[in-house]
Amino acid sequence: MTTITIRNNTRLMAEIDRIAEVAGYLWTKGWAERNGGNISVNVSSFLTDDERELPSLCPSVPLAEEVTELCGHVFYVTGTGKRMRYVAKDPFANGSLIRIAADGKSYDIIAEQAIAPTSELPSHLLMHNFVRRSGRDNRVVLHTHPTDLIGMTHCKPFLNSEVLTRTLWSMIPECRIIVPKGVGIVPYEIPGTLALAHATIEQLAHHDVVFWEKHGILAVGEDVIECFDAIDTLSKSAQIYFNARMAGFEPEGMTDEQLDGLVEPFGLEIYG
Ligand code: 2HA
Ligand code: ZN
Repeated sequence: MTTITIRNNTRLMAEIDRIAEVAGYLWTKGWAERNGGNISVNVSSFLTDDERELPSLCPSVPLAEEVTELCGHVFYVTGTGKRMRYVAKDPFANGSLIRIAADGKSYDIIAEQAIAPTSELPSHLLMHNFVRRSGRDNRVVLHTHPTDLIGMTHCKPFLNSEVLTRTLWSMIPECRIIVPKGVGIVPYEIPGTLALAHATIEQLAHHDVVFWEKHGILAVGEDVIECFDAIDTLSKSAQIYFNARMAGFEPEGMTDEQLDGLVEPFGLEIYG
């Protein structure tokens, strides 16, 4: 009998390294106090058939809502209560690989250690389920607590997707180019709840980045680095906005004409 050692899979480990790299960025950016934030990445395509069949390390865990688009899929998920600064150093001591059951109703932890997944796992899985059902190849769900972007959600006029998108887009051209679908907003909900997940899914129909009022950001994407980059670019825009306000002036922002002038050269789709 041969023993499978997941660390011998160089393609998987390259992806785990990228997740660890982003976890480190979240910490150094100041977006991940204590155990703030969580990451889940669909790594099924990096695994061999044998690796996908790895035995369970502990009893199956039932899911409150089934995820039929994810049957048999394997995810790397950061662990509950784990800190991003430690995920960066040792992703398999602070997260694990889980496999969704064939009926989509439960999951098993299959590698590398029996680390229980984030409290936000049920909502991450519903989001993965939703984006797969919509035919999008978004393997990543990333949740984090960027100080400046959360700060904006404490201001009532910004709790409007069009207003917030327009304000952030208009600070630098890159923002519209990198976040072409703009941002969605979910009014305050208790963290970790399915109510928060369902409200987020409604926003994911139109956006890849969603603001959770007075809590944080949730982004979906094809790639963990790109997911980080989108949030980082929005954060840059928020910093420009706040710096201008602190210097005592309302930033002018790019004009509609300047923003619309990006659409053709950068092949941007129009949303909204
Ligand atoms: O993982 O950020 O929203 C801790 C959180 C919950
Ligand atoms: Zn959070």
